[in-house]
Amino acid sequence: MIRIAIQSKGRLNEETVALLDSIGIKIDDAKRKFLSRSRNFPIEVLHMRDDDIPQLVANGTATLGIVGLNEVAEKAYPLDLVEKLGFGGCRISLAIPKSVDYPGLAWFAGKKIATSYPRILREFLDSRGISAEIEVITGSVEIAPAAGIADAIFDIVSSGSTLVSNGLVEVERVFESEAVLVSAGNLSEEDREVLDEMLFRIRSAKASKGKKYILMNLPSAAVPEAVKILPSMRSPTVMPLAAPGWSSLHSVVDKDELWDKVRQLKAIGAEGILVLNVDKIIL
Ligand code: PRT
Ligand code: ZN
Repeated sequence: MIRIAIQSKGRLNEETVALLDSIGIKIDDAKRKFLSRSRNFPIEVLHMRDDDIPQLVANGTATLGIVGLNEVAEKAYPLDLVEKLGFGGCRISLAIPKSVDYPGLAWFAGKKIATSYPRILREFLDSRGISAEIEVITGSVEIAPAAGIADAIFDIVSSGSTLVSNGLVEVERVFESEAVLVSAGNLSEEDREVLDEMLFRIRSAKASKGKKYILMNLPSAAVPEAVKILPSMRSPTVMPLAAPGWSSLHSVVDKDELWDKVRQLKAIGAEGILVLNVDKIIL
């Protein structure tokens, strides 16, 4: 049976459990048990610290893992990146005290940089021909410059507010990360089939992200114009209304474009516009 390692608690846990739930994999006691069995899908869930997940997948303790790409890259086990999951987005950046007038990457030559990601940092510095000292710290990296431990830091940034409150500025974005599904490859045929079913469901759930279902009534004469405004997966659905000369039109739009489309549709006479959430788009 497939065993999937997920973060037991922390930033990725909630969205990982929500993703599994959205693809119909229910887990009991998500946070309490070390190993839990899904009630309705042939899968076991192993709840671990994120740092340990790449190794557990690499050594076969787990068949799959859901973990930040940053941990996968730093640990550097030979893993297959099966799917990017679209949450847990962040970056690993170089940041320096805001009092420094930053002249460019050359500033880091000969400096001491504190980080929990020495491998990714070393690769980056080597690729740019910069020789700097790396000080490995596992927690609270952002206090290192003020504490006199290092000149700069290389750490995860998401909103950037942690940097600001520690008097630091982000000067180089080095590595983009998000939660990913990984495997060690060589799955049994049975596990491969289960993984394919999971992937099909994950992609359907991902495809619905940021999408809205829109329906409205409009004069039938305006339908060709509305079809141009609303390109759909194939083409919008158009149905006649009981009232002569009126049609109902249904389509799926990107959330970001919604208000612009609504404005254009109102301008050609659309009425009674309804906007609904899309749960899944089966691809
Ligand atoms: O206990 P365990 O070892 O499992 O968890 P952890 O404490 O090591 O990791 P956790 O839960 O903090 O993060 C898990 C994963 O979430 C990371 O490996 C990243 O892939 C991802 N992620 C996404 C983040 C962030 N966003 C993030 N903002 N991980 C950490 N942070 C930190 C950042 O370093 C900063 O100190 O959160 C702080 C706030 O960030 P700002 O920029 O929003 O202020
Ligand atoms: Zn961790």
